[in-house]
Amino acid sequence: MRAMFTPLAAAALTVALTAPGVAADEIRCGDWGCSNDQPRLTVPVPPPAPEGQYGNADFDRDGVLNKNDNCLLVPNRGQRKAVKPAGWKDGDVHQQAAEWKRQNPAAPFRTNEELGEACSGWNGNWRRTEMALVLAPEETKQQIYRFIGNGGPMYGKNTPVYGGPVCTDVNDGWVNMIEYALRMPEKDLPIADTPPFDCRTGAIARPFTRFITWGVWSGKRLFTPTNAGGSITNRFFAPVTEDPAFAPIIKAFPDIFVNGYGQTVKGKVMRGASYKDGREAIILDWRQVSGSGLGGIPLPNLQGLPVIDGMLVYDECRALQEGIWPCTANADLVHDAKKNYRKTFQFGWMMWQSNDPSVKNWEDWEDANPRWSKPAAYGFTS
Ligand SMILES: [Ca+2]
Ligand SMILES: [Ca+2]
Repeated sequence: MRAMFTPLAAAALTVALTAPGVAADEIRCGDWGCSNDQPRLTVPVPPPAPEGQYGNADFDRDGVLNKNDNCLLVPNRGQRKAVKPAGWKDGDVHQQAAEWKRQNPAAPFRTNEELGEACSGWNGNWRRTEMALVLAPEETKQQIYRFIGNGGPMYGKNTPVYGGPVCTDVNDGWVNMIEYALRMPEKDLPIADTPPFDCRTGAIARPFTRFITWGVWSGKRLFTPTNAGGSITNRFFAPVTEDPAFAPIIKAFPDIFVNGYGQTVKGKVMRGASYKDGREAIILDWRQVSGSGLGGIPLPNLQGLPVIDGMLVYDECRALQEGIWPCTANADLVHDAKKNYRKTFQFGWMMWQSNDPSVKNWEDWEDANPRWSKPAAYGFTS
């Protein structure tokens, strides 16, 4: 169901989004609209793009058009089908995925049964698809997201979903966003897409991304409900049970790492319309976070900051295939809502997956597969 905005109601009510003592289900309104609807960013949702966009392109250059390719981002000219291993036990995501596909047979989204071997969650080669999403040029990432179209199935009941942050265009994302936040002219620095800063393969950008993955995202998990949406749990920073290296830090700052977690907050997950192309997306709504950690600072939703009045982290996702969801990571920065002095930035991507939540397994795979950690393996060239 497509969300409808209520801008008049939003303008009439200015209840602080993070005010304590407000019931979770109470409708509250503020700079990003009212809480019974998807967050209203500074950029409007465009009219829905036509279906089939990029269907006749060939992202991985394996000679099979996107609309027919059973492994969209991994070159597999032979299109060999996956063989389900004996004794394989499907997780609850599979049931949701199969049901969603039954209801949306024409969607580009594919379940494990429909995928080629290189893509299947059964044999571990799904990591190549995940890596392709990371390594794809920015323009291709945008096109992949638009190609997927329909939001696809949600994450799955009680399924831990893990992913890594991936930067987007350095200037359009971080540099311009910081300049805007500081009320400076948005001036591009001569760094974007030059080799050390390239978001895919840069000698600086990739280790930085990996450090962030280890230091911040290694504890990040989404625990999600059903295809209908609902409450979603998000964690920041690693718990000691997943990475013992964090033990001394956690011990030193018990007020920040409550119960061993840096932050555990609940937000909402819903279906809505994409700010990219107006078609369906899975919306992660962090306006009314509740939870613990970091001294109560609601990381995805900050108001009353020294330099800007407010910032909302906004994510929207689409399921590429069973177990894999590329999501945009955006920030809506508000200097002065009344004067409409505000702007939306996409500062990165998040490639969520539910096939294997271990960050260590992911990094081991990367180390063991250097060939598959290069854009050329997926047909991507600069
Ligand atoms: Ca292809
Ligand atoms: Ca392919």
